[in-house]
Amino acid sequence: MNVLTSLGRIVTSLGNISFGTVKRNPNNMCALLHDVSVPTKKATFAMGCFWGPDSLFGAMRGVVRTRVGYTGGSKKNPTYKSIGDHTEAIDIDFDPEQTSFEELLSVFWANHDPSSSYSQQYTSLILYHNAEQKELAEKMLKEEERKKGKVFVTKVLPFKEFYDGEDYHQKYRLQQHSWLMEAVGLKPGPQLKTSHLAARLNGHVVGFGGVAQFESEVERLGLDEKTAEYVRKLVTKFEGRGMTC
Ligand code: MHO
Repeated sequence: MNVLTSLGRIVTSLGNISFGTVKRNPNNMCALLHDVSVPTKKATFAMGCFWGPDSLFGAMRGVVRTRVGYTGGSKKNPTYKSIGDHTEAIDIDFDPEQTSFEELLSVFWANHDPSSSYSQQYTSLILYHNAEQKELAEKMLKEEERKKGKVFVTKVLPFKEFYDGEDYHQKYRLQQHSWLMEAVGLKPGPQLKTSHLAARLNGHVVGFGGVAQFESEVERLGLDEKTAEYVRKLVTKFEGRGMTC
């Protein structure tokens, strides 16, 4: 599906979108796209330090919102400092009309090394939400192992409890840009887990998604010229740099 067409669907079909908390951008009076309410599906992965995948998936076509947290273990109410037997993970809401679980899985495999062994905190997991996801994950795991000629540490587990990470871990890369946070009306807090704009910017500030994709959605996101220019410089600088924690 053409990226522009699929993104256009969100803005043009008013029936599919709700602006729960519309914030007007004082410079161009465009609505900043924090709230998008299209029907979504879930995908949950662990693939190392969760700051990286938060940015990686946040800028991916079809991803509506993300949150980072701890999952896979049995300790109640884990925290970053007391994570117990849990693993850092990313929980994704995606629009199945724009992307698929399979496509997300391909991005998962391509952006970490599942053949290395890690501590429990940073290990590789796919937390499936239904039988279809389980089947697909197990099938792709075998295929990827065969392609690479290596055994992977990745475990395919049922999604159970997901404990949200602390506020300062949500959209971590975006939070390093206090000017940008303020320009789009974001503060550290729960909105970072629900805002579509926060997910996109958290990816763009480290160059995920790339210049072409940024330009294709800059208007839809409601950024004014000054803010767009600030992000554009970062996208241009970091495009292609790949995963960093
Ligand atoms: N080496 C990183 C790990 C962060 S993470 C969210 C740091 O402490 O800076 O696991």
